[in-house]
Amino acid sequence: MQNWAERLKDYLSGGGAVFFGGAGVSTESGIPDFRGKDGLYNQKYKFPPERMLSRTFFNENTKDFYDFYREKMIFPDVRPNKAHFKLAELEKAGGLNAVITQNIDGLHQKAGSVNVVELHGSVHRNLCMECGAAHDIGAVINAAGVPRCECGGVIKPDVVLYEEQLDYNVTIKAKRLISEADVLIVGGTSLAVYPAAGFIDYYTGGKLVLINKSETPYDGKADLVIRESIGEVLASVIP
Ligand code: CNA
Repeated sequence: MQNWAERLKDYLSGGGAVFFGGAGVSTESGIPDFRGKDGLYNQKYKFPPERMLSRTFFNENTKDFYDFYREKMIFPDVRPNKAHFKLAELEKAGGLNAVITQNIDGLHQKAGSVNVVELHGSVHRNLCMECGAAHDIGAVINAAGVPRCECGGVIKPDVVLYEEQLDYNVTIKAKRLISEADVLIVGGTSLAVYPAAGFIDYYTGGKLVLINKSETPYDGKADLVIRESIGEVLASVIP
């Protein structure tokens, strides 16, 4: 067995772990990430994705926003992959306190994880901007153009767009979980999007594990860096 696998197994054997992840966790389910090799930032669009997913763009070009969002951010038929399932199993076995994710795809819950903190919201929750009524993802998928509520109001995904603030209570919870973790596993994230990436600074323990296919700005601070597929890594260390 590889040296990193032995060390990671050893870290996990004591319990008290928290997982902090990003888009790379879902690439093995078929959802492209932003900054990975085949990510959206390496494809050509009229505007860069951070502009098309900004609040200004949503307000001023709502139809174009939804054309992009429906095509590139919503994948209704995807299934969780090994990474999601193994994390759910670890939580069930008592070894994982929580999953904190920057993803908006809901795949951790689909795999069975219970304590999931969604820093950037979820495509599965959508709210009318006029009356506040909740709508499921079908209201967005099935709308021709801009999805509208029965009251006539525009429906907005409960997703944190660029220029928007993270939910205060969600950030407090994430920071507390990270500061109390014995082991922090960070995976499938470029750690380029703030403030979320900075949350891992709240970890003060000596078991910071980074599992990412490409280099991240935090590699130098980690106790263990694994440059492999996250699904393969978790499947090899979680029984
Ligand atoms: P990112 O910046 O696209 O980084 C993803 C990282 O994961 C890259 O460094 C890749 O090298 C790495 N990676 C890709 N596949 C794997 C794999 N199988 N195993 C290991 N590493 C892998 O994404 P971040 O999450 O860091 O950026 C935060 C943004 C992306 C958040 O706001 C998300 O909402 C947003 N996003 C979410 C989804 C989703 O919900 N599935 C998809 C695309 C983007």
